[in-house]
Amino acid sequence: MEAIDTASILARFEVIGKIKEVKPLGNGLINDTYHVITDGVETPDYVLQRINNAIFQDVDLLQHNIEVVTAHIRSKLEACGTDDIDRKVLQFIKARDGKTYYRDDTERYWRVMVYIPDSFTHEAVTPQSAHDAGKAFGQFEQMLVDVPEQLGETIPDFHNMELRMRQLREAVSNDAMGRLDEVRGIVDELECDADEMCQAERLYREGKLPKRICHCDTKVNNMLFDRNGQVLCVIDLDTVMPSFIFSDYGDFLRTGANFTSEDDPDLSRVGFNEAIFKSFTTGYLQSAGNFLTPIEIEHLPYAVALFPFMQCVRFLADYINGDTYYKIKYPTHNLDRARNQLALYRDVRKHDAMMAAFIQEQL
Ligand code: GN1
Ligand code: MG
Repeated sequence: MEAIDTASILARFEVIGKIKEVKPLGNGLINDTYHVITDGVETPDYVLQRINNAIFQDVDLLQHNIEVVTAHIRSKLEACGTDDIDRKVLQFIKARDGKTYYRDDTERYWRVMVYIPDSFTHEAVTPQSAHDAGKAFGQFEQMLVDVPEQLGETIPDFHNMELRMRQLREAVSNDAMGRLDEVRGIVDELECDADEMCQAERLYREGKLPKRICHCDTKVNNMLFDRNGQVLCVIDLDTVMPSFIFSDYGDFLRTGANFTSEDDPDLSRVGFNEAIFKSFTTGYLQSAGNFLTPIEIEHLPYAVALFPFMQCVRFLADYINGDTYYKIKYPTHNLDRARNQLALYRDVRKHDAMMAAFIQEQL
């Protein structure tokens, strides 16, 4: 990481206290994150983040979404008399010009939030953490069902399956790297199910499926826990935007309920973990069950299939294009990822009936 003058950046924000140390925090792949330690027990520590504006091109819209969402959650927590609110919702610090971000001379974007002390993230998905995650992400959506204004999409059409298919077809027709022959079989298999997987966009156009404010990056490490393992809050709000609730439900299970990682080249290890599916679903329906419409609930098994399918399409398109989007560690990394996600997709489809029955039992 290049040397940055964190003191002069922090001076642009209304932070209080004397800064003792600034050190890297977490292992995020998109933004650069630092823990700002202040002197004394009275002043809070902070989190300083450089926003990746290559991916999030409209930082003003991004921060506006986050401000609206955190203010709304805070008012909900206040209304129910929740204790310790500052640990249950992120709090952003204003820059001297009143905005919650600062653009430096080199067009880098920065933001500062209050560090929540004694908080932890977990990387491992267990039935217990999957249950907690389902409940927490469902609650997050639930608190945001009545957000007072229309929010924008921080990455336009992020989870639009029709768009992802168009991008794959474009990659196929360009075949920029001459890789098409190698992947023809996968493309054909994806094309067979493409129409079915694009049903969310059709339901939306027919007015049958709503978009709601979703998190859109539902991983277990995007939640903070306290010392006793209780969920404090949901973090990493950059992708919070209007989407189908399938985004939050399906994408968690894509990573959390795969027996192995998304880039494991040994396909014999790939498979759908029913126990994680069940615990996550139980937690999610506990908090989201009361606002979801019958159409949304009926399509939850579809959402579980949709996300490995979509991710396979995205990895494959990137492989055909010559690896321009995802970072790769070796030449066929994206191809291995695509094959892995396709294997997961196939296995999920074998569980369609089980999933539908399990969801009905929970209602
Ligand atoms: C990217 O950076 P990370 O790993 O949180 C991608 C997700 C994909 C994921 C696949 C902005 O997320 O949509 O599901 O890779 N995020 C963006 O590993 O494209
Ligand atoms: Mg992330």
